[in-house]
Amino acid sequence: MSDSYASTPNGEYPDTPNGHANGNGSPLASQNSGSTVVRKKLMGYVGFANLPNQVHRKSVRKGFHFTTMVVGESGLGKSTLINTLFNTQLYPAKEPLPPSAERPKTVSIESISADIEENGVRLRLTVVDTPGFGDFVNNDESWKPIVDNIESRFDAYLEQENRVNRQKIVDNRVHACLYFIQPTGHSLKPIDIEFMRRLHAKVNLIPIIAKADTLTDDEVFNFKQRVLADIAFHNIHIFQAPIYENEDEETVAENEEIASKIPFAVVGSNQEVQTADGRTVRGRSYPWGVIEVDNEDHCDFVKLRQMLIRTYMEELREHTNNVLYENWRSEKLLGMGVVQDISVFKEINPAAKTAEERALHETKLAKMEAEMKMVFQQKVQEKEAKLKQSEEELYSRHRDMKDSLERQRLELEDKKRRLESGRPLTPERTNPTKKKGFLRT
Ligand SMILES: Nc1nc2c(ncn2[C@@H]2O[C@H](COP(=O)(O)OP(=O)(O)OP(=O)(O)O)[C@@H](O)[C@H]2O)c(=O)[nH]1
Ligand SMILES: [Mg+2]
Repeated sequence: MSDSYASTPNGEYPDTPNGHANGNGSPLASQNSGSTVVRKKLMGYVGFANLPNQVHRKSVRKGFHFTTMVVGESGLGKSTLINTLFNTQLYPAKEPLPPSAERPKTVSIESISADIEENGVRLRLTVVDTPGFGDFVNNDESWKPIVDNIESRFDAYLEQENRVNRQKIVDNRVHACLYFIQPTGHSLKPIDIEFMRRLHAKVNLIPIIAKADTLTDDEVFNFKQRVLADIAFHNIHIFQAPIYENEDEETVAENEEIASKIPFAVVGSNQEVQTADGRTVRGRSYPWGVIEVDNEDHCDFVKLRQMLIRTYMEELREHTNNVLYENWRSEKLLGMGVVQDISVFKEINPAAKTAEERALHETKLAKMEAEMKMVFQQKVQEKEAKLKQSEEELYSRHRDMKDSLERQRLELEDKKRRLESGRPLTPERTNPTKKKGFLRT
């Protein structure tokens, strides 16, 4: 559809005679295709071009929070790289150690956070340092404490999400995991494969070749190829730096360069050393010269930092939330017996729903009508019965009255006949005793 929004040279959408903007010249293609997209011509500046600035201001106010974890065999320079990243001595050396003394090892999982500010943008960067593994005779389950730590962070987040008040969710999930690979120059070790397979579904895995200063440039190049081949062979998912086509050329080139450097070959050092040309740099000094940490020709440290913070931080955070955490969460809830009610997601056709509702309503109406009819008939029957009864009563009264009248008529006729025939009207008065007495007086 985008071609139908083609604008005229003056920047407005071309008008059709009926006033709607319609770029393809045919009268309202949207109507022909059945959809009802109403295209309006903007009369002035609305201001939605300002939306990115709103997001920008809000993000800056809220600040950013990013957590990285370092994992790898003991002594590969994990703690040193963290110090290099923060440019501080996070683990201050207490006293200078005698050369014979054992190197200080990381013994427990520790987090180091720092609030960094650049041009008014605040970033809380947390790095989780883990003790190196591989020191034991049996390293079978050395991945477990690390996986447990990642999962407990997911757990903490899920618990916060399930709270009634979700205003202040603290996101301590691991957004990126730097996996340190020993610079053997050969290929991945079985323990590396085991570790990465345990981790890749739970974190954004970023492989790193440690102590790259111990390999020559050619060795680094070949080793990278071998590591990538191994990773592909074992179906390990590492974080793929996405490259978006619609970016400007410079950004695409930068992103491609970052992607080409994976696995990053890094050198860590917090020491400042003097180069042959008199510069003071962070690096490692060797009898044959100086390896500079911040020099892109010497190692990939700068590219790694760029990827983590400058280019893909949001991508890493998003992938952690939308894919890794989401998968873990649904698996966990399913495991707890929470089943999704699929009917909730059933597509509803509004027309069918209306028809269904109408049918329901109609049957209800019909039922009510039938009930009313029944009640009416019942009432009518009762009334009819009452009327019939009173009619019968009237009839019987009428009959009774008629009978009594008839009787009276007969009596009167009888009297009349007697009078006419000269017989006494009242036979009782002819009583001889009474007559006697009357005559006597
Ligand atoms: N050549 C070289 N040595 C390094 C580099 N980074 C660290 N080292 C050295 O390697 C040793 C071990 O470094 P750490 O940072 O303690 O290693 P770690 O991985 O934290 O070790 P654990 O805590 O035991 O797991 C130290 O003597 C560091 O000076 C590097 O890039 N190149
Ligand atoms: Mg350490």
